[in-house]
Amino acid sequence: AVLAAMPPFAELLEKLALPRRPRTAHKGHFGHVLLIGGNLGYTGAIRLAGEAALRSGAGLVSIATRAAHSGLINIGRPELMCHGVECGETLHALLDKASVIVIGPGLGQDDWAREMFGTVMGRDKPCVLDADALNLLAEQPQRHDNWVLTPHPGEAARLLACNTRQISADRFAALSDIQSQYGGICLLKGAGTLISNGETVYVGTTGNPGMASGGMGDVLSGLIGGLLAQGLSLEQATRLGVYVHGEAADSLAAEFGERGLLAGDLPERIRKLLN
Ligand code: NPW
Ligand code: AMP
Ligand code: MG
Repeated sequence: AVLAAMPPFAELLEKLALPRRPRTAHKGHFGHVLLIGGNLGYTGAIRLAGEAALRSGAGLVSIATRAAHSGLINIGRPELMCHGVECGETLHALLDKASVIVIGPGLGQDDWAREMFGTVMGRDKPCVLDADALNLLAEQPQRHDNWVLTPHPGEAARLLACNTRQISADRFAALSDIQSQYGGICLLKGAGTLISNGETVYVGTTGNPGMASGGMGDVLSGLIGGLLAQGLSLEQATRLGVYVHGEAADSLAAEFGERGLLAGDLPERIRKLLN
């Protein structure tokens, strides 16, 4: 594989830029992201992904979650449309209206999670698979080219049926194995996130140890989903998303320090950077 350093931020933004908003733009021009997850104990994960999708500029953002959680997840963020979905049939109706799917943040691995996952896998929409969706994919391996896979080393180990130490011993080989086995655009998170399209590997140069706190990855999957909804390709959305995610964390760390950085601090900063 060819190894490519990420270009400087300004150049990357220019190359992967989101188009200027036409004066007559309306929300229908910027896509509809449907995020699926937020099972018991993990409602925050899907909320964070939803906030990131909104702040990235997506036109509409919906969440499909457990029926018991539908009234909780958008408290204080009424721009999120929240649906309690307990069966695949109901999910199909929401999938019909969405342009991009993000599945996994806080999804869990119970029967509900499996039904949601199986329903999404039966469709051919561009999607971002994160967190538990990757754990379920590891159990039922399949290949697609219309998705972005966003494992951290623990999830990568499950995808390759090995352990985290083996992933960390050769991150480039691990990413290449995941991409060739599962297809699409794959990344491997961590200090120096790697991105592969099957031919070229990009190395992320942004991000800092302040990001070692819960929910950071959930923000990344929502951000990539929001960029896809606005018309970027899978590769463009992933490269720009990884860069901006880390840059947002770097600028917050420069201002306030690394310790105590929260995933929920990122979306507003992401907005500023994207604009
Ligand atoms: P070890 O211990 O080193 O072998 P899991 P999760 C490894 C939701 N969340 N470098 C490490 O393995 C998610 O969306 C909800 C090396 C670690 O022990 C999921 O649905 C939140 N190793 C669910 O929780 C906020 C690394 O992976 C193991 C590594 C479970 O997701 C939190 C942990 O991974 C969370 O996002 C690295 N850089 N990074 C909420 N507020 O609702 C990870 N590992 O077992 O897949 O658990 O990532 O917490
Ligand atoms: P997750 O484990 O899914 O919540 O994802 C964690 C996110 O934070 C990923 O985007 C990682 O690349 C990023 N991250 C965590 N720790 C670091 C670090 N030490 N340096 C740079 N990025 C990090
Ligand atoms: Mg995660």
